[in-house]
This record gives sequence, C-alpha cells and structure tokens, in this order.
Amino acid sequence: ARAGTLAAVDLGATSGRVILGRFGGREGLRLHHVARVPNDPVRTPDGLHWNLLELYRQVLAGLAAAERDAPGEIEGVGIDSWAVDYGLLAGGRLLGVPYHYRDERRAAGVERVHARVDAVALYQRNGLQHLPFNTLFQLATEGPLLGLADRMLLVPDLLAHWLTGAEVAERTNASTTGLLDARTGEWDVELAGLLGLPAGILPGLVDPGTTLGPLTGDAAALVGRPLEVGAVGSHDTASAVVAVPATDRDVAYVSCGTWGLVGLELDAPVLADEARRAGFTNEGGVDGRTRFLHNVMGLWLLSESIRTWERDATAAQRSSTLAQLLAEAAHVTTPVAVFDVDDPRFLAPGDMPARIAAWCAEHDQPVPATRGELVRSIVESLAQAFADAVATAAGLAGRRVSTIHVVGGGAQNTLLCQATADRSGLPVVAGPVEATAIGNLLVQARARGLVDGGLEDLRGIVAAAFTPVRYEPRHG
Ligand code: LFR
Repeated sequence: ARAGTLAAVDLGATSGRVILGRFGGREGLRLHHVARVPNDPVRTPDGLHWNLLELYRQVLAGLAAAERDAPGEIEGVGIDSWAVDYGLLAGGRLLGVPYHYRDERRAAGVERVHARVDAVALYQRNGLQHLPFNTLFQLATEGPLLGLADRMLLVPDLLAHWLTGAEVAERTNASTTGLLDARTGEWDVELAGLLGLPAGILPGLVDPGTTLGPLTGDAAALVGRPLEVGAVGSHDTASAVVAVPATDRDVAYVSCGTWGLVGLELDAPVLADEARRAGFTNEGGVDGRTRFLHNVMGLWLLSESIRTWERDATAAQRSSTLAQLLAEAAHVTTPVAVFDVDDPRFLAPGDMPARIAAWCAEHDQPVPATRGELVRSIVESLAQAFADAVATAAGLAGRRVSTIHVVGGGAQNTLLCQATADRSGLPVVAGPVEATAIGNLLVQARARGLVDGGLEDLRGIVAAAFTPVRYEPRHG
C-alpha cells in the first residue's frame, strides 16, 4: 500500500457528487467532498429526459474544483451512475436527448420484446429482475433512431467518452442492459439478433480497473490537467457493494438511496425460475461476483412525497425538512399502513402521497392522516420490504444471513435502520453513507497499486476507516 489521491464522480438519480479519496495515513482512506452535482430531469413533450449536457458540465466543474483543491495530486478519476440509461451515437454525435428510466412511455418496449422472447426464456439468458425500463425494453422503443445509431453508450461510459474519447461498455453496468449473458458476462449477440437490435452498436466490454485514458482537448483545458480516467464498477450499486464493510460472507446488504437494492453477493448467478418469480436479479459485480438482489422502490417514495408537498406549499410552509418529517414520523404512535412499496404505480414521478393514500384505501389499510403518518408508513413499508427481500434471497441462494448491512444515504435514516432490524429480527449495521464513492475509489486504488487484495481485503479497509452504527432488533 502507498499514499495517493483519487477522484470519484458518483452520479445518483437525485443528485451526484465529486469526492476526493486520500489513501495512506493512519485511517487508510479519508474522503473530501469537493462538489455536489445537481441532477434535475427535464420533461419535454416527448417525455422525461436526463439533462446530460448539464451533468457533463457539472462533472467538468467538479473535477476542476478537485484539481484546485489537490493541485497535481490526483492520480485518477472514476465515474459511476445509476444504471440502464444510455445515449445513441452516430459518427460520434449524440442522437437525441437521452431518456430517464422513469419515463412512462419507455415501457411500451416490454410487449415488443416479450413477443419475441418470453419472460422465462429472457431470464435464462440475462438473469435480470423484470423492470420495465431495462435497457433492452427501452431500445425497443427507439424506432428509426436505432437504424441511424452506430454506438450505444451507457451514461457513465458516455461521460467517459466525452472526457477521453474511449468507447467502451463497463461490464457491471452492461449487466443491467438485459443484453449480457448472465453466465458468461459477454454480450448476448444472439439475443440482440432475436430482438432485431443491431449488435454492432454494442461497444467492447471492459472490466472495472481498466485504464480508459487521459482527459483530452477542452476537457483537459477546463479541468486544468489531463487527469486519467479509469473504469470502476460504473453501476453505482456495484461500487456500493464493494464498500460493504463486511469481512464475513453471511451478510446481506441494502444499498439504500433512491432505490433500495437488497440482496447477497454470490459467486455465480441463480437462474432458477423461482428467482425470476420472486423478482430477483443477477447483476454483474466487481471481480466477477454476482449481485443477487431485488430492487425495492427505495427512498424515492420519500423524496417524491417531499417534492409533491414543496410544489403545493406556500413559501412559509416550504421549510419542513427531511429531518423534521422523520422526527414527526418517529412520534407517531397509531398503527400505520404497511403498503406494497413495489407496486408499479409508484414508479413514475407525480403526486406520491395521493398514490399511497389510494393504495391504502383500496386495500382496507389506514389512510395516513398527517405527513408524519405518511412518512412513518413509508419507513415501515420499506423496512418490511427490506426484511422480506433478505429472507427471500437467503432462501433462494441457500445461505444463512446473520447481519444486514445498510449502506448509502439510507444508512443515516435511524428510523429506517431500526425498523429494518425490528422487522427482520437481525442486527443492522449502518454505514458508510458514501459507500458508492468509496467502492469507486477502492477499485481505482487497487488498479493503481495504492492498495491490494481481493474484495474482502478492500472491505477490510472500509471497516477500518469508517465506523458503522449498529441497531439491534427489538422484540414485541
Ligand atoms: C440505483 C440504480 C439501481 C438501478 C436503478 C436504475 O441508483 O442504479 O441499481 O436498478 O438505479 O438505474
């Protein structure tokens, strides 16, 4: 191990960040937050889009700020983001404004795909939980653009392409497209053919740790130095799982942000049809591991409720913060509804409190009467979904689970962590909050010889550098 500084660009669906990681010293790894990257989607008449140019501008500004904070020190940059979304290119030009996976119209691709390859056969090939926005379904809605495109690049790969010129598909994120063979980790060219998708748009695959190249041209000039970009687990969840501070294998994880990704790390995919019916995915992890997990709706339910209230509020009312809402929720003593957080009605943007109230009314459950009750109901329902997913994962994989690790923003939510412990009957170990950025940094650090070893060694570094909070299950 040696000392050194790396930068992580970590883009979530609600906001992103640029973080410097300093390796070496007594703690082993210290983080330094450089910039927050706002990520506000834009709706145009043809649908909901990512503002990708603005994101790119913010990434450049964030890297420039990082270079000012640590002049000449940064040895490399890694980029991760949410999964599945992409841009199509022709002759290096972006074709259209990339869509947001929450755009309702993208789901029209599901029927078109299933008409050619049914859900059972699809799962045998790609091992993915059915989510209507998986890349292969979205591609089926592209129409004439697909005939023009010569490249498809997933969001982190597209940003890396703009920064360096490299044209690759990083493997962990590629595993979320539905076009990767779950057994081999290679593009399933035959599947693309069956679906009428031009396999030529799929770039060559690279593993996390691969060097992509230095910033070129304007990017290098704006940042101040031609920093070198390297592939990491560019699917944010893959990076988060790297930073789960567990040295034993009998643990489950919840990577809790916009989504709650709940499951186990396995050595090989579980492709039994039972796993498909239970809604479990086999995504590709760093070092060839399998991320066997279920997508739970996540803190989106909360953030979208807050967005609804803020939209409707007067300026004076707009002050109630997440912390206040959670404090109100903690004081609720009446029983609250435990609703099915995974109901697809909650996927799209819009009035979340009304949708939750409608679900409760339809299912003869108490309709939340106050904001505190609604937030409490969301928290309890998420905790129940987390507990259920852990139990199902353990059953399907034939594994024993003794601890649940919660990483990501949700690790700060004490109400949620305690409820997850209570409802699962298992201790919850919460933190680190910045697991995704840490996983991004660790994979770069290993590729550059700042640290070494397997994932268990990397996790040992996290466990030593960041102190988690432990929640014991309360009974009764
Ligand atoms: C989490 C995440 C999930 C993925 C969803 C959509 O940020 O990457 O893993 O299913 O976003 O891309």
